[in-house]
Amino acid sequence: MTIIDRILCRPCIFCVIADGSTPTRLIYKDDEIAAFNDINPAAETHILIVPIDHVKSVKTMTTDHIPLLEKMHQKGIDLLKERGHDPEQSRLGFHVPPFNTVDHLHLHVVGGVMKSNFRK
Ligand code: DGP
Repeated sequence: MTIIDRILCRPCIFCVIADGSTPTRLIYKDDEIAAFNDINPAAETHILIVPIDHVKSVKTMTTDHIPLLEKMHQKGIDLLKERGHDPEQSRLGFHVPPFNTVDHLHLHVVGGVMKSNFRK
């Protein structure tokens, strides 16, 4: 959550999406994680995987989060394979603060043709 969200008591957008309370279609959800398409895809496949519980960023994680991270990573690989992408040729990663825009941990899962190469 940004400081503006906090001042205005606006909920974290990824908490709300993961809750299933928005029109954003959830590609996957269980008790711990949810996955949905990025609103501004960088490539043919651009999925975000988030923890259901609010974790602010990679900077606030502890060793207790390692199983969660492994699960998010494995789900990313599974979703890439389901879409016919080679995980070795794809990108799975986090933007580290201050180089992120949403303060709810999210794994970018990016595969296939990059947007810059999309045909018009
Ligand atoms: P970053 O914080 O820079 O790691 O990227 C945040 C990503 O989240 C960015 O690629 C756009 C995406 N995003 C932001 N708001 C929404 C939203 O409301 N819905 C969806 N589906 N994606 C969003």
